[in-house]
Amino acid sequence: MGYHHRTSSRLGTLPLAFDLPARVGQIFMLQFRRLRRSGRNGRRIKLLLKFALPLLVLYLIDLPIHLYRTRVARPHQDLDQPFATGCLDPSVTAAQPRENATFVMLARNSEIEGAKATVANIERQFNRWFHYPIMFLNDAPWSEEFKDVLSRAVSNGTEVRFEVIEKGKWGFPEEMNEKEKTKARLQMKKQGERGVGYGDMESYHHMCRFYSGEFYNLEALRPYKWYWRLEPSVRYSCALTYDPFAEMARHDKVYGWTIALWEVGDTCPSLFKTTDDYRIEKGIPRTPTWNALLQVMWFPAPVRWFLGLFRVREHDNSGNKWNMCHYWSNFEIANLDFFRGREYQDYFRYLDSKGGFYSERWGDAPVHTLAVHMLLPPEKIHHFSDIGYEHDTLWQCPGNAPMDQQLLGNKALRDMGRMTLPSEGGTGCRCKCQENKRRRNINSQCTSELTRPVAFHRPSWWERHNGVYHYAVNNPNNPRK
Ligand SMILES: Nc1nc2c(ncn2[C@@H]2O[C@H](COP(=O)(O)OP(=O)(O)O)[C@@H](O)[C@H]2O)c(=O)[nH]1
Ligand SMILES: [Mg+2]
Repeated sequence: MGYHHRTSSRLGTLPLAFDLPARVGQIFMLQFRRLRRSGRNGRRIKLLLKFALPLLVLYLIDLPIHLYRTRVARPHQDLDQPFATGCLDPSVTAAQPRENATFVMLARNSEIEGAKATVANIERQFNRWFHYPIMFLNDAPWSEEFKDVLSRAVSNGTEVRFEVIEKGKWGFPEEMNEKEKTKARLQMKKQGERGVGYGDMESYHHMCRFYSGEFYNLEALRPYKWYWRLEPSVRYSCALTYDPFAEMARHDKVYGWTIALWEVGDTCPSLFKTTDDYRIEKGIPRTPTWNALLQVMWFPAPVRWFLGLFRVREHDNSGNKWNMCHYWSNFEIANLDFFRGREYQDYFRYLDSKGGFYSERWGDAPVHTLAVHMLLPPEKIHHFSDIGYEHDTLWQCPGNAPMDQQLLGNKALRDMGRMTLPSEGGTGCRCKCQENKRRRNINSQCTSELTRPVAFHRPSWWERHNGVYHYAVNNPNNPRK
């Protein structure tokens, strides 16, 4: 009875969705009749013509220009593809020349078990063939137990290094005085009270700042050109039978990623605007890669200027919003020269000077993403869509390539164990996906958003509506989704 009571009107009993437009129409007609009866309609229509129409015309001129300036031009062909499909013979690929590269894992002494699990997993899936060195980083001295256990977790022939982060590279910036540090601690406490994830954990803020900039200046990394970032308790769910560093170099790539997802806005409300300020100050042009970060606003220009001028959170100077998409940096394969180079370091110092690593909780993931999209052309960014990767509850698990590409009799791959059944269009090598995990990058909108600059094949509006993304990783059960 209550339902009928709420949704009925003088127009009859209609569901709410039909009722509302009918009511608005009714009110509009009533007002229009009143206006005609009052005899003042002539004056009002003149006023309307004088002000509203020119504004409408201006808006209709401004809008296409605005949309043109913020468009993500479609390339003539797909500019980024998986480096391989299915399995290659590791005894052949590992015999090729190597790159100057290392694994890096920041960890605490207390994370022995998680670190051991990651190392055992990456050794099994990749490094027992390629033997790239593994470097552990810590802000505190390593315990003998950690060193002992982790040295034994690697396969024969893999070098392990235990490094302590040198002075000045971890913690508050050196130029910060005690008063500023007290203020920063108060701001972090407030973030905790507001429920910002890790907001009141000072060490987490230090970690984000470290990975955002100082990491790249470590003495221990100086000899290397490439790094692959690892974390305790992550899992690689496919075999990787080629050398990703060599392929990155061969294809002239700079930044490689697996999972793209939405950032939680409360952690970094002013990061996008600050980055856009920097971009404008340095005269860095808008590019398709930069525009791929935008959720374009259709408001009239004055409203957009207002949003930019008053630093409305997550908006840039022209009033567009950041779509919040970023690469999850706990997996990264990237070129160190880019990140320790002048352009990136200059951007990091600019961010550092604004204090947002502490007054907010700027993460290294969005910082890397914004920098990569501001400074690099699209073809330098690589989506490792063929790598199976799990971190906490989020994961990417590619569909397996057809059986004849799985090299079932291969000696080096013989002990890989069970695998998920191949799927149409699959790229993975011997992937074993866990069905109980939440899926990301499968139907992922962020993957689709951030890969627009390299994607010739893009999902139509209708496909997106139905959750079909061409540039998504294949789900083992449903290749199109
Ligand atoms: N040495 C050290 N490592 C840290 C500290 N805080 C975080 N880490 C490392 O930084 C990485 C990210 O931290 P984690 O707690 O996994 O953050 P999440 O993945 O964002 O939930 C992991 O490799 C941690 O081991 C710290 O205070 N000291
Ligand atoms: Mg983690």
